[in-house]
Amino acid sequence: MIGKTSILVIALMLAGCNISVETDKDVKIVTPAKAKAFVDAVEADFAEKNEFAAQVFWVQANFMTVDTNAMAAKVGGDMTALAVKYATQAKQFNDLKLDPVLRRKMEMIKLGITLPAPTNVAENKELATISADLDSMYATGKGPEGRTLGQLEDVMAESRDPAELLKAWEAWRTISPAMKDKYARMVAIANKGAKELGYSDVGYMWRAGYDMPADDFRKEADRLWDQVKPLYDSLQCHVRAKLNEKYGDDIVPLDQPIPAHLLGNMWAQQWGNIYELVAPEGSRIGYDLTAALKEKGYDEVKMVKTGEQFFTSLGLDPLPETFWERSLITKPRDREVQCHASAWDIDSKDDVRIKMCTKINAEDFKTIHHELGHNFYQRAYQNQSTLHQNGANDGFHEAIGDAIALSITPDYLKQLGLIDKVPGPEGDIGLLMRRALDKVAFLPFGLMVDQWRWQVFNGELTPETYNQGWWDLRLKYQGIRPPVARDANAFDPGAKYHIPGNTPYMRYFLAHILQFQFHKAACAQAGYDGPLSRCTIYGNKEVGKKLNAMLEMGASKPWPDALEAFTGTRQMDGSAVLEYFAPLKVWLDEQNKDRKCGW
Ligand code: X8Z
Ligand code: ZN
Repeated sequence: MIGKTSILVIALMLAGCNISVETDKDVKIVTPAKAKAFVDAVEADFAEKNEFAAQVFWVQANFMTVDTNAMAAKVGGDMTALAVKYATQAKQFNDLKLDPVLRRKMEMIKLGITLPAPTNVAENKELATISADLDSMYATGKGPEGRTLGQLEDVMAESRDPAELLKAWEAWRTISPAMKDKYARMVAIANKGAKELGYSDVGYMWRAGYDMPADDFRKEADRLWDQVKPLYDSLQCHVRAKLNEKYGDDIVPLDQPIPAHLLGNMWAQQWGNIYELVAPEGSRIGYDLTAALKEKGYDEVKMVKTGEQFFTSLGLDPLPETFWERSLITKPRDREVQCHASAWDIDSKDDVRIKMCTKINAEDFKTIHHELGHNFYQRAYQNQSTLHQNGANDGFHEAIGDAIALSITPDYLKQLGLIDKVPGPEGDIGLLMRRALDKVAFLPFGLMVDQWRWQVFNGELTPETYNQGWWDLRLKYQGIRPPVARDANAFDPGAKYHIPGNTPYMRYFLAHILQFQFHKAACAQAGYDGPLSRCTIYGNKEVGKKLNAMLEMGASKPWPDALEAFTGTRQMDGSAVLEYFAPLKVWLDEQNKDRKCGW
């Protein structure tokens, strides 16, 4: 599955093997032919085992109980053990000259385990149990008075009362102190697993999955951030000033980072919900998508159908009937589920599904497109060999649906009948602001989450400094601070899904760069030459064909090849983000000219 733990994406692919494959000891002479036979056997075995594991994880995520948790831990542990066994066996071919495709598959087998376990059976079991426990602690966590994450998120989005916001912000963070010891133990065991495989730590393995040396990837992330940082800094400065106007000097002093509870989102990661507080005077969008969805009587299923319809307008096949029968689209009233949205591929063919506790609002309308992007990608690469049934890199997988959602423009909404009037050019700055609050604000958050985890895995941070280290990075990259002093036992990273869920996060940072590259290329292919924020590729089958050609490649080629196939360039590049928001940057800098920016 995508969007939940990546154990499915990779470890499932590296799943169990009953086929006898020669072990280090048995093999005296390794040959390319033996290497090929080994990889074929591994792939055949993955293909067979993945489905059952996916079914178990699906059931756990949809009916969270002590029993389904135990089942998930059992399957997860077995899968990891087998993946580790294969990774160890793959090492015997390390010094052999192989054709590039086979060599790359060997690397995928060795590096692709999100949380490697040591071969020691007890430690494997402990790791799998901790993983399942953390996942369930997040899914079933409640604030005081039994308030759910969904309820608390509504407060964060809608309330403008700082005391109420602070209460909701603190409430959700009561779920995570109990995770801290388990998390630390998990880190220790998984690092031991990484070392057994010959890697310094788990973070190294995460950085090594990008068709370049792990150290180069670190630099690549820094390079992309340096490109877009000036845009973020301008936005942060303006938003702080507007929040200061709204909440006053005591709550938002102008010479301090922004307190994290005022940005419309539980994690201050996307700020679109406070649009009306920072909207440019005289350049209003003139509509509110959340209100429009409600007024026009959209229900959750109709929102998903509308999302599907965008993809089919590009010429992609409709989702199969089973998608509608098996997906979870609304939050069940009577049982615990993992509400964090995810997209699943159960049988590596057509049994694709989403799982979402959808709310009728603009944010979830976009998230639907995000999740469907995963499903359409999964279906497009189903004819690739098993190890190649994946995104070109994980950032691509996260970027496809978002790139499509960039085509949700006023023009498109009018075609849907959701709005009556398309704002004229005077609405451009407003539209760009609305997008920037989600997309530009996200960039430093997308980057800092794994900066934190890399430091946790390499030992720079210890359980005593986990929380301080988290806030140090929030400050450094986002210019955000905790609204109240944090307790010694606080574990604020644990209140963000992907930390207990162990989903690597750099993928989302990359996706927020890549989606603008995809959008720009798609609009160029469509022959569009107006402002990028007004471009929609809705209904364009030519573009759809080219998009599908990239999706069909899956992970069969190094990602620069896939990028080139669609965009003509081989580099991830923040300049498409800058181009998209260029008019807003000029406007922001004008607004900020007498302000003291920075923190
Ligand atoms: O987790 C997700 C998706 C599932 S892959 C809903 N996202 C990140 C998040 O919510 O933190 C999408 C944007 C970033
Ligand atoms: Zn996703």
